[in-house]
Amino acid sequence: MLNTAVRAAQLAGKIIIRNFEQSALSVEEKQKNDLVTNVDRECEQAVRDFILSKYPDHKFLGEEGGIQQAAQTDSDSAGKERRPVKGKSAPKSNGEYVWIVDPIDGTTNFVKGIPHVAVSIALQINGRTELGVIYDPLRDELFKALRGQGCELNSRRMRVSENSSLDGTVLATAFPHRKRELVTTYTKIFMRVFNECADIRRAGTASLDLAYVAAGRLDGYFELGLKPWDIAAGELMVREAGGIVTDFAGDTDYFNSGNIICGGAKVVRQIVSLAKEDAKSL
Ligand code: 2AM
Ligand code: CA
Repeated sequence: MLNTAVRAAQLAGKIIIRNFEQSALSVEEKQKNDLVTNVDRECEQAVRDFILSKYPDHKFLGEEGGIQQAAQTDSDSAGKERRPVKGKSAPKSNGEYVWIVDPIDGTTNFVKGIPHVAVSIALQINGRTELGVIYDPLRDELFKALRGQGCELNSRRMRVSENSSLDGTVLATAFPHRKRELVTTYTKIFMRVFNECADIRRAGTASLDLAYVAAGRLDGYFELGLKPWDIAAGELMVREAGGIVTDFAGDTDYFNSGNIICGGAKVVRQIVSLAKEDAKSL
């Protein structure tokens, strides 16, 4: 199944490369400031068709199409006929395989011609993430993680950085662009954290922020209001790289809240303690 995820990510990556910096993009606003292009949809369809042709009984949760699965009446038609299943959240029940996919993470970057985008693919079995693949096609960097078996960047083992405190660290974050009512709380937390670390990056592609933490390129990452497809592959990767992932109360409810802090244990502990008071209002 990891090979399927890798091949699906590479398929989408080819579509991204072919369309990068093309002027013929059709861009729509799903909501204010939340963009989708014809290329996001093409990538999602390619990933979905490929995965469901291999595993017609599995479910597929894509950012653009919500939860879908191959038509159960005719498994040969996988990839052609899709049966929407209610809602956009990942279901949990026994024996359930759900692929969680962001076909282009960093669509705003993609639309602007900023070369920092990724394909993110995770597989959850009974609600537990078993594998994650994040592929940056423009740099040809493939990050992959298997539960209990660590994670790799282009076949090199990844490991989070070890820091005893925030002193000297470089972190990633993003503004709460989806939940703008949180900007005051976010800014207070940002100031407290910024005062303790060396610097903070805001690159616009959550899955790569997580993958870079796993690779030790970044020492930590915090963001409010993420969706399951932003988080699923990357949070497994960070944990498999020896890091920890929490919400802003230091608990593990980040999938539900979408509020995430990750990095090495001591870095996360310090961010949680700096954020805790302000995060009570979240
Ligand atoms: P997307 O491109 O798949 O929508 C979390 O920050 C996620 O929100 C990013 O991974 C990206 O996912 C999207 N995003 C980042 N910056 C954004 C912005 N300024 N406006 C809208 N969406 C953004
Ligand atoms: Ca996306």
